[in-house]
Amino acid sequence: MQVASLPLPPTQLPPPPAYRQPVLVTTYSHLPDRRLEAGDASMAYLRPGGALPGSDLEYGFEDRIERDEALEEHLDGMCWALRSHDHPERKGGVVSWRGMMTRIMTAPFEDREGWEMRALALGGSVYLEQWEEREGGQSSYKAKNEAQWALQGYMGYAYEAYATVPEAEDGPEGWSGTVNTNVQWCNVVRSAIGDVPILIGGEVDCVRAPVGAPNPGLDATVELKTNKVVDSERADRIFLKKLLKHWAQSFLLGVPTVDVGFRTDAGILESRHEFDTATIPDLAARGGAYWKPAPCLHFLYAVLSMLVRQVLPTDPVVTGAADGLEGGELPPAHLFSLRFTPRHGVELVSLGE
Ligand code: 0WD
Ligand code: CA
Repeated sequence: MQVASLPLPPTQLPPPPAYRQPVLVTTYSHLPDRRLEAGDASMAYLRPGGALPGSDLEYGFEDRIERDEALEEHLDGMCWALRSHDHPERKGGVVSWRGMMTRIMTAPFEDREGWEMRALALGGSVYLEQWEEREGGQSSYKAKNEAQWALQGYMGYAYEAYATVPEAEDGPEGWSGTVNTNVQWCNVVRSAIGDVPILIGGEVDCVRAPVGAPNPGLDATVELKTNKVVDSERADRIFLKKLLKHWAQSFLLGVPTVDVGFRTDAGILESRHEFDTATIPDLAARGGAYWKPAPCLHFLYAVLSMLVRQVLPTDPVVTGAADGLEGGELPPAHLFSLRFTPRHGVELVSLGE
């Protein structure tokens, strides 16, 4: 049963609702064996000057350690980290991964890839997560991940290994050790778009601080990216499109710097460039990009406020369905599906309990 839908916004719009400066709530770390730990054990430090030009991004491919994608973690890590943070701001809003917010925000300019998410209300918040199976089809996430682990995807992780400070020097100069995708440092922030409070968790690549310094806060965080050297008009167009995703992703979490390493087809790092997240939209506009931030912010607000309006009233704690349950027993939650179709918009479908 479809309960609501939203078309994409027109291109001429009034000023968008404000996005509140994100405030760090807590951090947690996935260790090399994927175990969770509160705090900054997996926080990496940006190498002064960044990755060295000439670094071979194919190095270490055979030795990589991959996270077990068969384990479905949902929002578990973030909820675990928030278990002792019962902020009142958390109520009445949306809790999710930053990656989900990025997808919603960039949807007005996404003309190829659709997506589906699941939403439910519990204890005063809407929880939103990725949904991988689409209409009985194969899990697109798994397929994507296998393909991603081709050399191309690996080079992004290798760039992280070169751009951060090694714990022990082995391998080529600047290499900080075997790529292990179990290891993640996650920051949970609170913010709001217009009047909708949000709590988002996201992976942060590294911080700019002296090695061993305690967590310097969001202002010192850096997002690392790799890109092929931009040496043609076509490559330039592709890069301008990618800048939308880079901007949205870092803007949402309050990461002020995006460090892009430019590599050759053969995986050799040629140069790097630091972009200020805040000025990426102007830079992209000057470069002739077709995207603008305003429709993104309008759409994020429209979708999140639709979720709050439609999903929050089904909260079993609010409806009384949670009454009389034993501690630890989960009340029946009402599930919703949020689906995006490129060039059309999103629809919210009630799946029932
Ligand atoms: O459906 C799932 N199982 C998802 C889990 C979907 C999205 C995220 N996650 C988990 C991740 O395991 C991690 O704990 O959420 C956390 C990070 O989320 P995020 O920051 O919201 O993710 P996103 O902004 O989409 O991507 C940030 C980085 C990526 O780096 P680049 O530079 O390519 O954007 O997180 C990594 C990836 O390195 N990443 C993931 N790592 C493992 N499993 C995943 C994933 N599913 N998605 C992104
Ligand atoms: Ca990255």
